Amino acid sequence: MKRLNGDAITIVQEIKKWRSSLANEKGVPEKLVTEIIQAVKRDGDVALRAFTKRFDQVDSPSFRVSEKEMEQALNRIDEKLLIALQKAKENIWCYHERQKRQSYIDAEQPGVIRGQLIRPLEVVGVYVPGGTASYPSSVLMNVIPAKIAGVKRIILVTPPHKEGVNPAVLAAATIAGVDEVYCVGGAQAIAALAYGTASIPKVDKIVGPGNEYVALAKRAVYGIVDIDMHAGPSEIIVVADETANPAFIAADLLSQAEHDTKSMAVCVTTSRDIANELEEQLISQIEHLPRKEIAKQALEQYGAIIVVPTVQAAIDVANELSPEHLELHVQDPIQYLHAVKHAGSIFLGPYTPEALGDYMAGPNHVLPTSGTARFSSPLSVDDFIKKSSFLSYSKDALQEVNEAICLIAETEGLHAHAQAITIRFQEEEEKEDGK
Ligand code: HSO
Ligand code: ZN
Repeated sequence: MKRLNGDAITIVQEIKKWRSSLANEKGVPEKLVTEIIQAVKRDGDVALRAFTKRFDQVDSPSFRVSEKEMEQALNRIDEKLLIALQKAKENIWCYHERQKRQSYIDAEQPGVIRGQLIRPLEVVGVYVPGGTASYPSSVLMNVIPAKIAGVKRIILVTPPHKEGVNPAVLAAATIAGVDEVYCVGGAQAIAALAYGTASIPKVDKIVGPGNEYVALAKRAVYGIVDIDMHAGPSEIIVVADETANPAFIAADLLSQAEHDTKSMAVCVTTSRDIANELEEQLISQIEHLPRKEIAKQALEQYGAIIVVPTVQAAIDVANELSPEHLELHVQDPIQYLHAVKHAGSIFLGPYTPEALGDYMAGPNHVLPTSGTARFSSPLSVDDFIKKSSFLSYSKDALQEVNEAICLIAETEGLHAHAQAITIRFQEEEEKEDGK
């Protein structure tokens, strides 16, 4: 964990430097991802089977998980876990329900009807990574807003394993109302969702996190289908004054750090005492974590404790870094809400840890990372709808704007546009001239 002192601007520049070096790291060969996508587009299931054998060492006669298996997953998990997932679903549902938009119709001008229709996307694909990042909570967070938007067909894809799909993921899929689950992963799964194969339906949008292959493939098929934002490593900034509890802050920083060796966990505090105690707490708490090696690496590379003179200065640092998660451990935190300009999700007070939001409270845990909270928002019902405008004019109402339209059309040199208006009144003008 770095201890950063000095002026806030220099510190922010330094942290931004670490984060951008992350973005520049060389990853997966783009050429291979392109080849995979082209092969699936061309050969459908044949290519899908070949890549599944090559990358997952699984021979898949059929990719589909049966409805019976999905139902059975509810009995395969601990009853208490089932109840916890159902409780989380209720909270997530209730929070997102308020995001629903209404179509509108405006008939204020005589003879004019204008409006906007809200329509759900028809088919959505949710990618769920394999391995330890296969989170049932993320299934709920990605699927429930789509359900509320009214998406009719929700497809979940996840890499195959010899032991079958993680039962908690399958149970979460059933609880959330996923329609079909397919065991296929990587860039080949993204290509299948984008183009469709004999067994995998073509979707309108792909959401959900994945490894670099998945992220690159999603970017490559954008335009054929829509995609959600790119999920970078998790981030948390805790702003703390002298009233904060260093044990709570340490626990919350570690809850992010255990996600990934590239997670960022930063505390900006006005108190040197808190900074010192926090360091001690981190050292002792980290030792008890099963994922301590991951957390240690994350804190060494992307962890920092920064001391600044005021809470406002701490929030300025947070705004500059625009983190995915921001916790305010200060007296009367709500009074600082107006000062927060850029953060994916804000957690107020010592009893609102980020882990509460990750699992249970209701707001979405799919959030903008890598500073993109400056211009983007948490996943929401809006991500699964689209809008159409509609219009109806009476003859009189059109005549009213006839001249104005023609003037603009002639200015643009688009005479056919002008004529599309005037033709509707020509007969009348001729009749009037003949009188
Ligand atoms: N903190 C993660 C979400 C998550 N946490 C899933 C636990 N499970 C998003 O930043
Ligand atoms: Zn988390």
